[in-house]
This record gives sequence, C-alpha cells and structure tokens, in this order.
Amino acid sequence: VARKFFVGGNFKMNGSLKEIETIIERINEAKFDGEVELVVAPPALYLLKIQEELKPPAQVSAQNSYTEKSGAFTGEISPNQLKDANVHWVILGHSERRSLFGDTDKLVADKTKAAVEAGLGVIACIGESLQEREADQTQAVVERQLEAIANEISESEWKDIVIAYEPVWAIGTGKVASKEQAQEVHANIRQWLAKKVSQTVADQTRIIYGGSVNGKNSGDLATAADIDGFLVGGASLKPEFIDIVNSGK
Ligand code: G2H
Repeated sequence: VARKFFVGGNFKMNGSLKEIETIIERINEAKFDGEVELVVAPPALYLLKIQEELKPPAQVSAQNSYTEKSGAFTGEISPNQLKDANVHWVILGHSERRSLFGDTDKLVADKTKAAVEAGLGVIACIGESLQEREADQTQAVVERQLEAIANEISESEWKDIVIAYEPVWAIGTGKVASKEQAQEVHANIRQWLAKKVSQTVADQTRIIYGGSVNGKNSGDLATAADIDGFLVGGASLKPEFIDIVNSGK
C-alpha cells in the first residue's frame, strides 16, 4: 500500500517572528522531490502570518487545541477556530503536553475527537518513557495511548489521523531510536490497528517517527517499511530540515 510520506516540523516554543520567517523563507525556496505532505507547526501566535507566507506543498499546523468549540476556557484555542482560520492540522498528545501540562490519555483522545469532528487532521503522538522501555512496557504503553483514541473515533475518522511514534527517551536528547527499534514498534502499531480497527485503516494510516531525527539519520530511518515520515523538533528549525523532508521513499 502506498502511503504518502508525511513530515511535520514541530517548532515547539522556539523562535521570534523574524527567525521563523527566515525558516519559512528557506522552506519556500527549497525543492522537494516527489510526493510529500509537509506540515510546519509554529507557536500559535504566528500561525496566521506564517500560513499567509508559506507556499505549497507546505501547510501549517497548530501544536495543541482544546476539546470544546468555544466558551470560558482562557488560554485555549478550539479546533473549530483553527478550522475557521484555515489551519487544517493540529499536533495532539505530544509528550511535552502529557508530561508538563497534564494531558492524560483521555484528554488527548477527547481533543482528538473534537479536532476530527471540526474537520482537522491530527498528528496524534504516542510513545514510552525510558523507564517503561526498560521494563518491557513499550507495546503496552503505546497500545494504551492508542486505545484511548480508538475508543473515541469511528473507523472512517482514522483517515484524518497521522500517528507519531515518539519514544520519550529520544525526544530532544540526540539519542535517536535505531531503525530496528522504530520499525519494530511501528509494525506492532500497524498490527494493533489491523486487529482493533480494520485492515484498511492499518494499511492506510501513516505512522511517523519522532525523536532526534536529523539530516544524517533520516535517510536510513525512512527505508524502514513501516516508517511513513517524521515529526521533527530541533532539526526543523535548521537548514537540514529540507534533507529530512526529501528523505522519503
Ligand atoms: C520530538 C521531536 C518533535 P526532537 O518531540 O516532536 O523533537 O526532534 O527535537 O527530538
């Protein structure tokens, strides 16, 4: 099954307007080989301006959104507001949201449901900590995180979801998962989708890898059968991001 290669640039809480515009200029001037779906996620404050400046195939993504359409939720952005502003993607369940801001499996699943219902595409992040990996809990943890999402969305809604497998021990640490480590978990996630949702969803859902991806390791990782792209943090702010986007099969 041909799945379109997907690369997300997660800027996290980095960059000034000027710095981000320089990054966007570099992306606009780059040549991308083949078919790739490219999404960049600047801090929410810059979404509208960056969206105006960004050229296709690149699209913008938010880094978070809430469960409700509107109301007294100070500091939050609703998926419906993102949709209204033509921001078609959102990253949900990033490990930094889970560990620093209290996003539980259930909250991530509810946010995912609300985003999909609003018509957004969701980059849904899952992944185990080092302690969990060492305790042989990797599969159990990613399944628990996925199950929470699967409980909220229907089979047809999976077409709007990209799963980002991001082992927490690899995030921002420079310690990338090996191709074999990532492939093993990606293949298991796909099997889980086949068993719990459907074979079609398993075949069609992009499962991307995140955690210290850079211009040097992306080419090798991209050759793994079940790695359909990347979610890139630190390196998405640098020129090597273009090489990562072009590392697809
Ligand atoms: C994982 C990743 C992007 P980095 O958080 O989501 O960040 O590439 O800096 O490890």
